[in-house]
Amino acid sequence: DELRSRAMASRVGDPLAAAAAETGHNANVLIVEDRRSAAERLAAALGQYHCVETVASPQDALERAKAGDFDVVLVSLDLQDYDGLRLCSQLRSLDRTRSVPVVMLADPQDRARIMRGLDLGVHDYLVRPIDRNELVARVRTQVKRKRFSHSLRESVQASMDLAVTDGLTGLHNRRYLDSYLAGLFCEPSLRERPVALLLLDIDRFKSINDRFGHDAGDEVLKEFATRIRAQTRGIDVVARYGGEEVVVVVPDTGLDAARQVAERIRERIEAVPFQVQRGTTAIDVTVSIGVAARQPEDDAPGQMLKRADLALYQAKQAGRNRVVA
Ligand code: GH3
Ligand code: MG
Ligand code: MG
Ligand code: MG
Repeated sequence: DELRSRAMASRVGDPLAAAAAETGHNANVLIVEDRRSAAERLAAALGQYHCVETVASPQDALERAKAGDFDVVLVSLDLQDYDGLRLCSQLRSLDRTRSVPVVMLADPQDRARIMRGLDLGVHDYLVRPIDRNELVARVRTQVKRKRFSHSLRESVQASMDLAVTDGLTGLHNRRYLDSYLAGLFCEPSLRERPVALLLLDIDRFKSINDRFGHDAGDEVLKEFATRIRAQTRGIDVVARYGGEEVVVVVPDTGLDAARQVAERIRERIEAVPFQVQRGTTAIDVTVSIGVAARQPEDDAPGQMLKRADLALYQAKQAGRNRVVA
C-alpha cells in the first residue's frame, strides 16, 4: 500500500512542485559568460524568476554543472580563448550533465556554429542583442520541458516498480518471479550454474486470521517478509508466491546450503512471537519449508518448483514447523 500510495503521489505530484513546474519559475540557472557586463545583464533579467549563478571559465562551468543541480545552462559561444561550442558538446555528453538543457548565446555571424550546436543536441539558442523577454521565455520553456520529462520518468519508474512488486509485503510478485526463473533456464551462461529454491508456507495461517482478524493476518505477512529478507542475501530473489506462500531463489547454491538457509529462516520465525496491532498482540507463528535444487535434467523452472512443493507437502504432513529438502 505504501508503495502504491507513493507511486500515486508522484503521479499526482506535490501541488507546489507541480505549480512551479507549470510556470517554469524558481529554477537553478547557470550562466557561462566571461564578459562581465553581458553576464550581469543576463543575471539581472533571470534573477527575477530564478536562482542564478555566473561563471566565466569553461573549467568552472564543467565543475559547477557536474556538482550542481541546474535546470538550465546558458553558454556564450565566444568565450576568451575557448570555443563555447566545445563546452556545449561536453555538457551534452557527460553522464552527470546530459539531462540539463543547454542554451547557446550566439552572435549573428555564428550561424554555422549554431547549426552544429543543434546537431550536438543543444536545446536552444539566443542571438545577440538578446531581448530580455525572449531570454526569460526561452529559459522558462527549457525549465518546463526538463521538469516535465523528469516527472514523466519518475512516474514511469513507479509504474514499473508496481508491476513487479507485491503491494502488501513489498516483496517481488509472482510475475517477477516467473520471469526471473524463466531467465535462469534461458540464458546459456546461467543454465549451467547451481540454483536452489525455497517454498515457504505459514502454518495454520487460516486460524491466525480467524483468531486475530484479517488485518492482523496482513501484519503477520509483512513481518514474515521482513524476517525472510533479513536472512537472505542481496542476490537472492524473494517473492510472494501466493497468499501466505513465499518463494526464495538462492543462486549459486546447492541443496545442502539451501537447506541451511531454510533452517535459519524457520528458526527466526519460530524464535520470536510476531507483534501486531501496535504491539498489543503477540502471535506465535511457524513456517514449513520445502527446498529443491536444480537437477541437470531440468529444462524448465516448473520441475524444480514441483519438487519444492512436494517437499513442502511432506513438511506439513510430518507435523509442520520444519524443513524438508
Ligand atoms: P497450512 O498449515 O496447511 O498451510 O494451513 P493454512 O491455514 O495456512 O492453509 P490454507 O492454505 O488453507 O490457508 C491460507 C489462508 O491464507 C487462507 C487465506 O484466507 C489466507 N490469506 C491469503 N492471502 C491473505 C492475505 O493477503 N491476507 C490475509 N490476512 N490472509 C490471507
Ligand atoms: Mg498456503
Ligand atoms: Mg495450505
Ligand atoms: Mg499455510
